[in-house]
Amino acid sequence: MTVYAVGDLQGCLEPLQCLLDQVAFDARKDQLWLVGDLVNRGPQSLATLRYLYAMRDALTCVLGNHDLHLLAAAANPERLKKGDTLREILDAPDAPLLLRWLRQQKLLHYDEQRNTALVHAGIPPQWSIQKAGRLAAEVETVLRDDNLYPAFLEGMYGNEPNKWDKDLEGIARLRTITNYFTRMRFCTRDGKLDLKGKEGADSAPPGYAPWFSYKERKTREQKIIFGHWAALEGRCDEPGVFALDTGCVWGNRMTLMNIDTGQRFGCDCTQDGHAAAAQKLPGDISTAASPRLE
Ligand SMILES: [Mn+2]
Repeated sequence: MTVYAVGDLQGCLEPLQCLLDQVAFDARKDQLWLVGDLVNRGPQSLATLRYLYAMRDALTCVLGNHDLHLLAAAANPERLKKGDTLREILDAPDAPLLLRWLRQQKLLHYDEQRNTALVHAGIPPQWSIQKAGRLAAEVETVLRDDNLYPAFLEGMYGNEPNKWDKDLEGIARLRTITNYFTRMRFCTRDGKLDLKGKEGADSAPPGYAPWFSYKERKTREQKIIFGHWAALEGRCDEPGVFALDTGCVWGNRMTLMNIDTGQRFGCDCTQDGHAAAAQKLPGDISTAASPRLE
């Protein structure tokens, strides 16, 4: 069995299939981790969801901001924005099945044996992996609850509060947790969020830096695999932190990584999110140098 992780799909099904072909992925044996943002903006959101649902037993998936937005738009179609390409999902006869599956997915996955975490945006410097797991579970529990999830999806939008406080309660608490796991790029040393900047790692506002860059970060002993930040172009100098969003939907590339060896595979994408050409990329040195954990 081989475990792979893939960057943001955003409805780009062909590049995903191109990558799985490249590694001869076998859903009966191998496992695929997804960093979230499975849908939206790309050409085939519905087909992507159906494809994933059919191989769901081989998947470990965390939710991204676009996945949560899809769930919110399904509960309240007025949430649809210009530029969203989610309507085809809402109108599909199998939407209830697909969305119910999506709603069962996590915000954070932690593989204890590999000491490796999977998350869409990141884990703020002030949270240990244990604390992050407990807080992610608070949101996951609400999302899975048929009675509680609609109010969460209505109330999750917004940038405030911009900093974690253990005394936060109710929807403000859930929104803050969700923003860290699904939208964060830059924060301060003590975890205050800036949710506006989307450019590269060197474009932080004064006092802010990429969430993974702080020496005090409490998850420095864990490996962390994340997506969401296309402007990093898959580069992250922090040892043990792996950026997999390489901007497929923007006409760049989709990236797949063998999580035990760090070997990366790419599929170049056309401007409209289809597959252009496959390529084998150099492995990530920081993982390749670590002992393989069986
Ligand atoms: Mn995202």
